[in-house]
Amino acid sequence: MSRIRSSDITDRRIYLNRRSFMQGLVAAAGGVALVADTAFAGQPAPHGRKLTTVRSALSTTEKPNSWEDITTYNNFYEFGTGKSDPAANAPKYHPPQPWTVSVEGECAKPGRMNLEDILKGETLEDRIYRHRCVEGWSMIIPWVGFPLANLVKKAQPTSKAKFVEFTTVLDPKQMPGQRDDVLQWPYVEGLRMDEAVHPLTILSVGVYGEVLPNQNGAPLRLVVPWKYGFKGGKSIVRIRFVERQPRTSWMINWPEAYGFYSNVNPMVPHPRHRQDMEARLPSFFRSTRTQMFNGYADQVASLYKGMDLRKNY
Ligand SMILES: Nc1nc2c(c(=O)[nH]1)N[C@H]1C(S)=C(S)[C@@H](COP(=O)(O)O)O[C@H]1N2
Ligand SMILES: [Mo]
Repeated sequence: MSRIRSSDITDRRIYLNRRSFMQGLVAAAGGVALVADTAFAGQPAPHGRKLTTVRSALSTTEKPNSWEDITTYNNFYEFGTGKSDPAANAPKYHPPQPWTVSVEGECAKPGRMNLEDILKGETLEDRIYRHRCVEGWSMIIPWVGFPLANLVKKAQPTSKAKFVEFTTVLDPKQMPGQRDDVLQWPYVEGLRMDEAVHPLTILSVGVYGEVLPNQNGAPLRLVVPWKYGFKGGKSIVRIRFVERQPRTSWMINWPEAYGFYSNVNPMVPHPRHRQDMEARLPSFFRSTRTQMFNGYADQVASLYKGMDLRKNY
C-alpha cells in the first residue's frame, strides 16, 4: 500500500496555518528548525520541515515504528473512536493561533502562556519511547519534546500542589467526537506531582523531528512512557496544580477498568484486555511480553514503593 502523506490530506489553508505555527516554534526555540536531522534518515518527511533537536539519553535503542504507523493508527476520541478516525478527521482541525495554555491552581505563577513562551529557552529532545496502549498494542515512537518538570518549575507550585491536572481543548464545532458522550469532555488526565516532575515525563510538540500531526495531539501533548497511552492527554490547554487527585475522564467512564495510576503492569488485567502480552505494531499478534512499568522500572519503581499496585491500578 502506498504511503498516505499528510500533504495529500491537508488542505492548503491548514498547511499555511501549520507553517505559521512552525515559524512560531522557530522563533521560540531561537532560530533552530528547518535543519535536516540525520538521525532518522530514510524515513519520510511528510511536511519537509524538521525541528532541530538533540538526542535524549533517555531514549530506547529499539527501532521506531514508521511515520505511517504512528500517524494513522491513533486513539483520539475527539475525532472518533476508530483507530483510523483521527488520521481522517484531525487534519481538518484548526488549532487556535496562538495556542495558549492556562496554568492554574496551587502555584505562585499562574497565568496564560503562549506555546512560544512555553518553548522559550527549551532544548527540544528526541525521546524514543515505548508506547503501550491499554488495548494491547504498542509502538516505538520518536517524540520531540521537553521535560514537563521545566514548565512545572516556572509555575512554582505551592506545597499544597500534590497533583497536576491536564485538560484537552474543548471545541465540539471542530471535534466531532465531542458531540457524543462517549467520554466526559473536555478530556482530563492527571499525574501525581512526583510523576509529573520525573525526568521521563515530557510535553511533546513533535514526532520524527517534525511538528506533531493533529492526530497525535498537536500542538502540545503529554507523554508518560511507563503508563498506558491514555494517560498522555492531547492538545492541552490547561495545566492545573491541585491538592486532590483529579477525576480523569477515563476514571469517570469506567472506574473498575481505568484507575488513576494506570502504570503498565503485566499482572493486573483490564476487564477486557490481558496486559501480560502486547502486539508490537505493525504486527497484530500479541507476541511481545509486556514489561513492568513498560520497561522503565529501573527509573520509576521507586515512586511506588510501599504501594499495593493491584489496588492502585
Ligand atoms: N484528548 C485525548 N487524549 C488522548 C486520547 C483521547 O482520546 N483524547 N487517547 C489516549 C490514548 S487511549 C492513547 S493510546 C494515546 C494515543 O496517542 P497516539 O495516537 O499519539 O499514539 O493518546 C491518549 N490521549
Ligand atoms: Mo490507549
